[in-house]
Amino acid sequence: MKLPDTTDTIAAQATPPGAGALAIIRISGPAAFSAAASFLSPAPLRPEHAAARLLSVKDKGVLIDRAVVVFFRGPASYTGDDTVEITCHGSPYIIRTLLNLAVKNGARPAEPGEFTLRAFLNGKMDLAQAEAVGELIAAGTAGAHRAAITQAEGRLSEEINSIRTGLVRLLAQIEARLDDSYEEIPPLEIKAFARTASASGKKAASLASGFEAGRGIREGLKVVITGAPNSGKSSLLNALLGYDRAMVSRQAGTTRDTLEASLDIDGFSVLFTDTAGLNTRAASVLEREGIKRAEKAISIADAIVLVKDASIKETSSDRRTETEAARLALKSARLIRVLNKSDLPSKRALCSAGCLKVSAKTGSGLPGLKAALIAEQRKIFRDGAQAVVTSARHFAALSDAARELSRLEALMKKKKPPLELAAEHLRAALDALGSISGETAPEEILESIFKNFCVGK
Ligand SMILES: Nc1nc2c(ncn2[C@@H]2O[C@H](COP(=O)(O)OP(=O)(O)OP(=O)(O)O)[C@@H](O)[C@H]2O)c(=O)[nH]1
Ligand SMILES: [Mg+2]
Repeated sequence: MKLPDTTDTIAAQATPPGAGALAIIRISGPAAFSAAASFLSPAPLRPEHAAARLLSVKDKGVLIDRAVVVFFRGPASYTGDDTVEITCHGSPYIIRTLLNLAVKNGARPAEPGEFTLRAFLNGKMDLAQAEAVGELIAAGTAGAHRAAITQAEGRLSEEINSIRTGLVRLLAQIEARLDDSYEEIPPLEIKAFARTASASGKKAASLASGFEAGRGIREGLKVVITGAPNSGKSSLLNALLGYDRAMVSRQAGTTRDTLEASLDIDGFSVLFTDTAGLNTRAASVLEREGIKRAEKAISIADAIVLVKDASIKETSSDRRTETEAARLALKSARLIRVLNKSDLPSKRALCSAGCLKVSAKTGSGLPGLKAALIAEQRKIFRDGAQAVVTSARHFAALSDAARELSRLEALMKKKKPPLELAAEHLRAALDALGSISGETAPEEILESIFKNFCVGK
């Protein structure tokens, strides 16, 4: 596959499909104004930039709709090309007719994300900002929105660019020496050089380290509730959600299948999965299947809430569940120990450090549990609007850059560091960082990014 042609004119509906009060059709490209003029009346021959006009849409002289039309003269448009935005009534018939008229008069239907792709190719935004536009549209919580808008405004790009500027300077220092066959330039100050390289590497690594929490902010934090049978896992889920999502009973083994529900906690999305207890002695086929599903959920979770029943003594099932959960969980996953049923007389030694006492019945301790779950997310946003790495692509690029820079640092510790090799590490780090803003991103990357956009964006 190849990237679509960027020299022609594209048209698409920018609003969601289906009927609505209003819909927006966008036409962008060199023939955008002439295409629109051919079906708008009175035909706007020299349209004013960014001014709204009420015009008639006509198909062979027949009135289709009256629409508000705004003309943006390139490069002062979203895409950078001449663009027309037509706000018409949101009838599928009107929309279809308008798009047909645009196509008959010189436009072609746009591919997904093609308007934003053009904006990127025309230098209106860099790749990280273009990706953030997609995330902004998809953001469902305050946290995801904040991460996306910060990135769309260019904060991540600024941070990356500041690292890159430093590296370009280092590379220039090396290249000057490599070209300097008459040895006119004083030798490289290795210590200062290594210090700057190391600081840049740390910056890249620190941006990358926010990724796990950043991904949680964008996609929602995956939290699994596990624990011995009857410890109150389902009751806890219901109490957290504030409604009866899961069945609860005094019988052990009530929950078999995994059960999901999401909750917005202080602007962050949390996806809870209630599971069957990891009772390895489970007899029935159904129970075993339930355990398999629980294990799978644990293995991909960002955090695991381990529930124990405070009203009974520690059981072997408690201990087995804890070992199993620790074995299955991702290394990065947080384990949160919860002593439930704290409204009943306790049969346990005091809650150990990091353990939370709660009662699904009375709701006590739940605010603390919620706060513990989103603590990481909060930490990232503590210092105001800062760049958060939410994309696996950016994370990989930053990690690559950090790795190259740490190799460079190690190299500079040698007695006579080979400058050619040092330059190679610098170039590799610069390439990795450049792929984030798009300067060094190959076509396949662009393609895979923009195909996930909706048509019309
Ligand atoms: N007093 C009291 N009872 C609770 C509390 N939480 C749960 N229970 C009771 O404990 C029993 C088991 O609750 P469930 O929520 O079904 O427990 P579970 O861990 O989901 O059980 P399984 O799905 O069978 O593994 C029910 O009778 C609940 O009413 C609590 O905080 N206090
Ligand atoms: Mg249950």
